[in-house]
Amino acid sequence: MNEKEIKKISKFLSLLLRHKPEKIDLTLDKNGWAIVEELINKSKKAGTLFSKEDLELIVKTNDKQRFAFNEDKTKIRASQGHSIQDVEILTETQTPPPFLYHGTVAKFIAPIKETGLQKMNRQHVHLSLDKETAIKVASRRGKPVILTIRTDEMYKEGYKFYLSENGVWLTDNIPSHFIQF
Ligand code: HQG
Repeated sequence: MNEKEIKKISKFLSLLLRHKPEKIDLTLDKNGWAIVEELINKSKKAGTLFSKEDLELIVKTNDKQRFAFNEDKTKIRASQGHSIQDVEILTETQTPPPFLYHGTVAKFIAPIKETGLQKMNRQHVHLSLDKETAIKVASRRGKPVILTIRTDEMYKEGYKFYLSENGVWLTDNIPSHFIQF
């Protein structure tokens, strides 16, 4: 596999494991796991070929560590970013650091001021530990605007936080009074 093929398969995996498993009739269990063999066979039928070794390489080298195997590598799932509502990846709540960051773009600032940070199509609002990461997230959409979230205050008020296996902080909608614009 060259880099282009790796990226193509990685995007295909994101689509299946986060958003649309039904595209190839794949089943995810309640914790988001797909059976590796089923994934390989059904992808092949749908015209995307890769081996178990290819999958191992993708999991290992993925820039954001988006995917993870179970212990015996018979199952695979996405570590975060799901839009499917009925899978639960994260069960343990975590104490967040005092501040976390969210990268967005100027056109969303007015609606965010009005309605807070919303989950939009995903299961959670995504937050970054450092500004650099938030800048990268925002740059997907344009010129970055970085918001600082007073997560210590939120936590004290009972908001729940989760940390994905690949280091993304996740929470529910964030009212705008916790956001420093
Ligand atoms: C914005 C990528 C209007 C929000 C990244 C964002 C991340 C609002 C967009 C992960 C709003 C949602 C997630 C409101 C929020 N009104 N716009 N009230 N509240 N927004 O993609 O955080 O490469 O669902 O600012 O690196 O950009 O896929 O969230 O711009 O970790 O692994 O609505 O996706 O990771 O966009 O990115 P997204 P995100 P992967």
